[in-house]
Amino acid sequence: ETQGDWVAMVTARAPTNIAVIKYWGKRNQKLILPINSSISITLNPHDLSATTTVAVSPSFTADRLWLNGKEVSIEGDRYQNCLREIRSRATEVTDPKTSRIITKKDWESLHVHIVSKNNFPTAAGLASSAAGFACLVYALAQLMGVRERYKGEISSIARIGSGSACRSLYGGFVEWDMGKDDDGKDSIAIQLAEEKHWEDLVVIIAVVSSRRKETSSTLGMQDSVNTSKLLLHRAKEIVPKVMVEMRKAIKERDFATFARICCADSNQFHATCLDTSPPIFYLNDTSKRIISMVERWNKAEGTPQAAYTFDAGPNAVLFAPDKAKACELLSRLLFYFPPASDKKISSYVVGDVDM
Ligand code: 2P0
Repeated sequence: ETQGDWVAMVTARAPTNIAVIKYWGKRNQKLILPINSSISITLNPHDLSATTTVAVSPSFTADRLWLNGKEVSIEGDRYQNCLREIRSRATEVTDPKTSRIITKKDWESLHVHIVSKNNFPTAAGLASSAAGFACLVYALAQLMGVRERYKGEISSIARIGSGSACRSLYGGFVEWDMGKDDDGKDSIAIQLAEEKHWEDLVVIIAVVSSRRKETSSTLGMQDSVNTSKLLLHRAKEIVPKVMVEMRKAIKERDFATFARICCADSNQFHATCLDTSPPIFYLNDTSKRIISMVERWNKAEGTPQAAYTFDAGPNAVLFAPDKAKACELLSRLLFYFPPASDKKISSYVVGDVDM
């Protein structure tokens, strides 16, 4: 055996997450520290997830990255920051396959190859950076023997890759605590309730458009922070109160309250987008018709039957309290938006809240 012909590798999978209290705006761009806390639901990895293999070998001469089969640059700050933070915490590892010992010193010179794949189209406008960075950071941490010195430390490293990625480190219901410190140590993800806590809850994703969004989240939220007075009011006065109510609704599996807060927060987030200069439009006519459909149904029944939320794009994420209601919701969607005759919705993804 020559020096160069061994490889150690780790493969991990991380699902994407859907925010029900939205993150929008940073107080620190470089460390990705948010102006408000947020809450999300981590999807089942079978539905929408990233799978990443990270490998090291003395024969690798540079850090390299392949996304969905294509090599892309790893030079960007976000990748570099994550790599640096993980490397600085690397410990001595015994490779389980070969029993080879990789010392702390070895990690300083070993280059890493990263291969990552999404099980959903990246261009679908569905959060791909969240699953991607969560998976990358988790896999690297496993490979390099990084152990958390405090709970949430690894989520804080995923956060510097992409804010929403920190929430994908945990399953179930997750809060991203904005934290108080300037260094970001306390801006971490915390699991509010585990995967099995609310098993009846069903998530339906209606893919309204698979086009890439026109305004990236990173640039959009920067404009919002600089120009929207509504955004600051939301972050300081509204979100802290709504967080308390949402935590309680999740804890008690109170669908009516969950649905009211979830829809209101989505609408408020899109209102702050409209309040941005220049205004940002993420919802399209189909998105608005979906909102109206759910609102009319909920009003007719007198209590929420379903909830909706929209991120930085026109695709709808819908929630139903159980399978029966989810079936009813799907049949309503198919009635108003028949996929075959009317390409307004290209597909439906139905999933559980799980890991
Ligand atoms: C969220 N979004 O809470 C919100 C709701 C979009 C709308 O997090 O700049 O990709 O990498 O921190 O995390 C999208 O923003 O932005 C996002 P960066 P990210 O899920």
